[in-house]
Amino acid sequence: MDIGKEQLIGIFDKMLRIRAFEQKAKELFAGQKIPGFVHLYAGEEAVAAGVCANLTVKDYITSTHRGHGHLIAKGGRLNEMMAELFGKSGGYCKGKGGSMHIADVELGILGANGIVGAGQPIAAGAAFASKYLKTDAVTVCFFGDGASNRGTFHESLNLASAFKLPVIFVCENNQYGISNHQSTAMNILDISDRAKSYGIPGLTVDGNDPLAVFEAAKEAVDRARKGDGPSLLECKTWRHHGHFEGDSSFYKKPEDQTAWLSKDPIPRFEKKLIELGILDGPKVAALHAEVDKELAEAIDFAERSPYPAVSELLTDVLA
Ligand SMILES: Cc1ncc(C[n+]2csc(CCOP(=O)(O)OP(=O)(O)O)c2C)c(N)n1
Ligand SMILES: [Mg+2]
Repeated sequence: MDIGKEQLIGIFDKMLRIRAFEQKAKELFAGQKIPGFVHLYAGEEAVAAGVCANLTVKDYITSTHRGHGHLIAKGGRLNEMMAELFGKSGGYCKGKGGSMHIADVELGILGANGIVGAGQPIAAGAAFASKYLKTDAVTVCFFGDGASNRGTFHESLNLASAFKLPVIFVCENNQYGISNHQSTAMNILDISDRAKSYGIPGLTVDGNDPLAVFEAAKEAVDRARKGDGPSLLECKTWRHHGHFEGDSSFYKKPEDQTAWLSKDPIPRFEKKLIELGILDGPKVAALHAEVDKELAEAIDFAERSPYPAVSELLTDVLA
């Protein structure tokens, strides 16, 4: 595979960072430090990390309500992310957006989004702009299995295909839209089959294997950059926690949860990197220590940041 040692460690590091961020977000939400909703990405790290390892800062992503992993994988800063979750003025949206509205346009992060499926037309628009302006940027659109049933999905894939836009639609199929299993919402098993309707490549991969994701995404990114148009990449995965924090996941079968936890992407990838001689125990521990340090700093930054002033209530909220 066309991937270097540093890039492999980089993907692993991003996955650790996402998992640690989500674990802290879980604890802080339970401790009432974080208001509003949080939808945790734990379990799905290989998708964001494997895909974004193919992107540069000039490329774009659109994210979802479950967006922390995408933002971290694209280089989002932990301090501003954590402060935004806290609703503090040091956050990405000065504390007024929260978890589902984090964006960093300079890093190509066009935004998390609380509207399911809303990222798809935004991604098609960003890709249209890149084509029109003749830059070589590509756009990656992350969305869920549930979002693949929305009209926005079908319109966006059709338009992207008709206009040969440089966009990669990445479906994170964690099998559930809130409590609804995929089988109750569609009559197909592989969402990548839908690519055929639009005359574009569609591929399904193991979304808990960052190398499978990386390789498939690389092909789609290369294709988009060359001007050959969009692709649909489906990554089968599993969210470890509830739909949102507070959801008991009563609708998941315990045996499914156990089976998927045994396919946790992080220990699996760690084992592989150790077998390849790329990492060893002390190196893994050093990566964990660095992530823990950065997260402690981010939490401290969020704690110390003030809430937005009441006089700022209407600033930046209307255009
Ligand atoms: C247009 C719209 N309809 C419904 C909702 C409520 N809602 C929030 S998340 C969600 C499920 C999304 O499922 P999926 O796309 O599979 O993403 P996942 O949560 O599994 O990551 C729904 C229905 C919404 N936010 N927006
Ligand atoms: Mg889902």
